[in-house]
Amino acid sequence: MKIKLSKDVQLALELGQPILVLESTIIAHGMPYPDNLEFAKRGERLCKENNVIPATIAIINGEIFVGLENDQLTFIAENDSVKKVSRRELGIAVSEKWNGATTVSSTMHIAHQAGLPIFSTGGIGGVHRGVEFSFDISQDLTALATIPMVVISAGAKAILDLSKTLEMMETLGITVVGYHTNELPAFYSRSSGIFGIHSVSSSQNIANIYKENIAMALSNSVLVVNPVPEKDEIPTHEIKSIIETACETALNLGIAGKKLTPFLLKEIVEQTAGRSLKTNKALALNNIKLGIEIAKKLS
Ligand code: PSU
Ligand code: MN
Repeated sequence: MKIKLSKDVQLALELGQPILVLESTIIAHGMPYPDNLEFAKRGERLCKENNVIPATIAIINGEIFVGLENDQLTFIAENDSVKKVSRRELGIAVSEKWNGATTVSSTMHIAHQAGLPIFSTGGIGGVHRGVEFSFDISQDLTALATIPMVVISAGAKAILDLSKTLEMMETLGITVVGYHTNELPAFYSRSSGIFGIHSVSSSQNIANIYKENIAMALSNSVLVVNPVPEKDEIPTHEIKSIIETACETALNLGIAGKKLTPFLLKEIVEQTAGRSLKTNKALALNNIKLGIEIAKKLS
């Protein structure tokens, strides 16, 4: 597999310095411009200030980049023609010379091939509401089941059916640990009312669990669910009806498949007058902070 490493990532790999993987669909399809670029730059800066090398992954003109230069990051954030590329589309994106933003599933595949074990995102994909009709279950889950990494999230996105998503993660054998909580966080909100996940209290614990999984030749990831900081959360009772309305709108407009998640996120940003965007940025940066700590323990 042909991968273009940035100078910084190449050097960090040679020196065994900590590297944190970041995805680009959250930039290209999860947030509007220019907030997306501001977020992407802040995330990278946060890593560098803490002596961790950020490795944002994206596809530019059919080439797979691990670690983006500033102009490449700007291109991904600004350009409306950048496609959303999941794991199953990687071969298509490369052979057809796409410009593509990578989702959790494709980012994980590329990162693992590059020998990078730790990745921070916002919220993972999962089992959609109304799955009994749509059969819509994100490839993120199958990637988490088959690629051994540490993935930091604020839970699964609240637009999903969270209890079905958690059940599916059990079925697929994904290790789920809550950072200082035994409750599954709900992306925009800290609580979901769904309990029973294993709580961990330090980045060292998370690194240890990952290492034990690897020593046992388990192929699944350790998914860390890290609640959004209290000051940034939108409580469930405030966001619930907005999410339900957005899901109904998508159903009425016939929006499905890979377009669904970006549509719902955008709709919720509009209906909350930008509040959900602020929360999304805050939770993703919070996941980068934790990812930085774990990356140092793993390097
Ligand atoms: N986290 C966010 N915003 C996003 C995503 C994650 O805060 O936009 C992206 C990730 O790339 C994830 C994708 O893989 O949403 C899920 O898309 P789908 O539901 O179509 O699998
Ligand atoms: Mn889907």
